Amino acid sequence: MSPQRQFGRACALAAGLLLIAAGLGGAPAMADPAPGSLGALAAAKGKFFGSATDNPELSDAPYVQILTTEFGQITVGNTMKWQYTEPARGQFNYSQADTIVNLAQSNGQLVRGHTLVWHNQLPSWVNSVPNNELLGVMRNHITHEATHFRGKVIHWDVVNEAFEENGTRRQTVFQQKIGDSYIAEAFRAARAADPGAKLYYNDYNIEGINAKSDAVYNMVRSFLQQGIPIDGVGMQAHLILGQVPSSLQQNIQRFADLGLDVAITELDIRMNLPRDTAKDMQQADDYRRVVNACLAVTRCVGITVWDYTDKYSWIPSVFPGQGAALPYDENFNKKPAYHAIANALGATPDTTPPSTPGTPSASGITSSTASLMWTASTDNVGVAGYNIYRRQGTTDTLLTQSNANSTTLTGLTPNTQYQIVVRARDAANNLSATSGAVTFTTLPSAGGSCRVAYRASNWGGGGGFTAEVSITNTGPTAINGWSLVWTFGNGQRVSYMWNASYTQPAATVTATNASYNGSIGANGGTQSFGFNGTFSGGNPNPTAFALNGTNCTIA
Ligand code: G2I
Repeated sequence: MSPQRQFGRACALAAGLLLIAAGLGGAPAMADPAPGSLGALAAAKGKFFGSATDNPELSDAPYVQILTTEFGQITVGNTMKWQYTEPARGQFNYSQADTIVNLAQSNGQLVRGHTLVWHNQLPSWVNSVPNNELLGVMRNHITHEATHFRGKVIHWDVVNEAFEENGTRRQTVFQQKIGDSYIAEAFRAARAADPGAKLYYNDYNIEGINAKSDAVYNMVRSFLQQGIPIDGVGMQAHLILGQVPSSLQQNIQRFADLGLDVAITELDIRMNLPRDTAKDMQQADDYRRVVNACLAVTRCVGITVWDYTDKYSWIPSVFPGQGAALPYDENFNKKPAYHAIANALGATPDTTPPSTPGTPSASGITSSTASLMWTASTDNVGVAGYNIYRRQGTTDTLLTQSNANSTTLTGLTPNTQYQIVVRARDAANNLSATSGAVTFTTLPSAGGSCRVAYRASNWGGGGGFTAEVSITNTGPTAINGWSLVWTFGNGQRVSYMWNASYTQPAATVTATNASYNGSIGANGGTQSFGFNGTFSGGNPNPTAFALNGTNCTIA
């Protein structure tokens, strides 16, 4: 029995005994257990939860720390592929894959073998093997590799991605030179070399019921009828935000009903960048659906994410402009998707908010900026960051967010009184109570050496608007590189900007010149940019603009 399964059994047993001790219907008298890792939570449900990894990442210590403690299973993301393991005919090399397998074993993690036969990452010599030799070459490769790892991998992805979207066979070198039978031959060779490993057919876009998954279904059913050794189907699940197939659970179930195991083998859920809160929430819901579909089918044995952090995802290099597909961000912070997975796996949701942060102190006040610091909050799990609000009467408006217990406010209006309060938040988005308020007044405008014309026009039908902004350098010195900062007063959001790039963490927008319009000549030089935005209710113009930290007059 795997360590994960032992852990799961032990927990279930302990909970059962406590239930008995507490009497019928009583809640177990267990102290709040520390939130378990995804691997441990899944193990308690009789499943694994794992991650793919790759050799270059293993020199990243914080990465390895999470990889080896959070996950019950590892998939070797690249270095078990043919390109690495038999780069020249008859010359085998497992050193990189061994490194990962050894790491996993020393941490009690299961290993999925990926993959023995695939048309991709195939060394070019294989394409030149004569037709009548390729079956022998394929069998030899499988036999050699599966023998090397015998007893060390729980599953083999024996054949990967052999079908087209319309359900026909992909015309790979194996298909063309060996014919339809190559897949069955591959499974026979794998069984002979490692009778203990479960043998999987693995593919993408087979998560829902469609022509491709039908073709895989028909193939594996005929394998079972013919006694060709196969144990499972791997659904890769490289999914798109908001597009978890509605037939996922039903599809898993139909393979299970054939007597096969199913694994979700390469899960990630990509979005158009940049991330925002709404997309993060959708992604969390998508991950929850996938986990719940697997939990609902006994023979769905586990889930593997295709690496766990956005730092090492394959998505941005293959789908430009997309990414943020994994449950940890590129700085190893847990995203809402992580918590959705953990909760679906039975974790006790964190409902405890952080403690109230200290009253901020303000320093370095200029006409448009102020630095704030406050005493940090504490949290039972961890403080994820702080929200910084401007208080006006009974309304607190979010100005910006900060990961640390300090921030610098920019884009403030000169000669204006501000009351600022902060609240801490944790990764489960619990908000602390509100700190005390600090009050300060910005300095009068330095006179300014810039002028801004801001012209917004709302679209018919409401909700959208287009703004044209022009900046005039009224000072005697040319400007090389500029950022213009303003704060929207009514929740407006920029959705698209031209002739400048922007960030908008909350109400405050920073627009930065494009490569070609960073220079603004002295004494009246001008540059402009524009953007589309959204609003609800009214769309009042911003009342202050700061260019490179200095307030501008408004034309
Ligand atoms: O493409 C995503 C996955 C789809 N299913 C099968 C998986 O095996 C596949 O994994 C990816 C790896 O995550 C990538 O890391 O397979 C890609 C190749 O098809 C891998 O990309 C390759 C790059 O193309 C190479 O340039 C690079 O040298 O990774 C190599 C190692 O980093």
